[in-house]
Amino acid sequence: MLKLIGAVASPYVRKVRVVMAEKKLDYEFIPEDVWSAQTRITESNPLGKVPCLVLEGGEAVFDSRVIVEYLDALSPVGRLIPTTGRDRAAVKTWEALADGLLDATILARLERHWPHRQVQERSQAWIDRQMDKVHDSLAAMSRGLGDNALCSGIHLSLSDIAVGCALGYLDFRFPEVDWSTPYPNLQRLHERLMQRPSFIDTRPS
Ligand code: GSF
Repeated sequence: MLKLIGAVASPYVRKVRVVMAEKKLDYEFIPEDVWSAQTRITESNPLGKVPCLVLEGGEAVFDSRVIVEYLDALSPVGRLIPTTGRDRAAVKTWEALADGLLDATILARLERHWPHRQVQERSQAWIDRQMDKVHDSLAAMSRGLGDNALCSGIHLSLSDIAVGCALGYLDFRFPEVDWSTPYPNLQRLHERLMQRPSFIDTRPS
């Protein structure tokens, strides 16, 4: 059986879990705290990060973008990434935008909260730079979604899943970032996604 090494609070892990659920794929979830001194994550992923998928033969697959692409090709159920061309590039760009927003939030959060960084080593300018990326990405997502029900075409795609995980992470870790008032279309999308069992069952905690 596929094994997914991860943490329930991680938005990149959530993206993979939502894809697993939408594709109706079975897997064993192996919780891992990558920040603990006892972590053994580097035995699977030398980058020390989750998610990491371990295949039946023991091969490790990372990062989340590679994992979801692999999973989407595993089963024809509910195709989430177009196989070729412009549509494929568009979905992958939505994913890059959502993941990039998350990368910026995580850099900002580590700058503030990583316990090994002394208070005097923290840079507010760096945090501001990352948070500007978050706000610019939200604006771009809202523009890209416009009046459409979903980000790419008329079926659920990886675009929606990646955006939904990014918005859910903001609510979880950055409640002070109010994205729903300025961007009601993103709010509508998020509410719509939160009706799906795949999103309900993977809500960060
Ligand atoms: C990012 C994974 C990541 O940063 C992906 O899989 O898409 N581009 C990668 N994971 C974090 C956990 S989290 O903040 O969601 C991680 O494992 N960080 C540990 C570290 O040492 O940076």
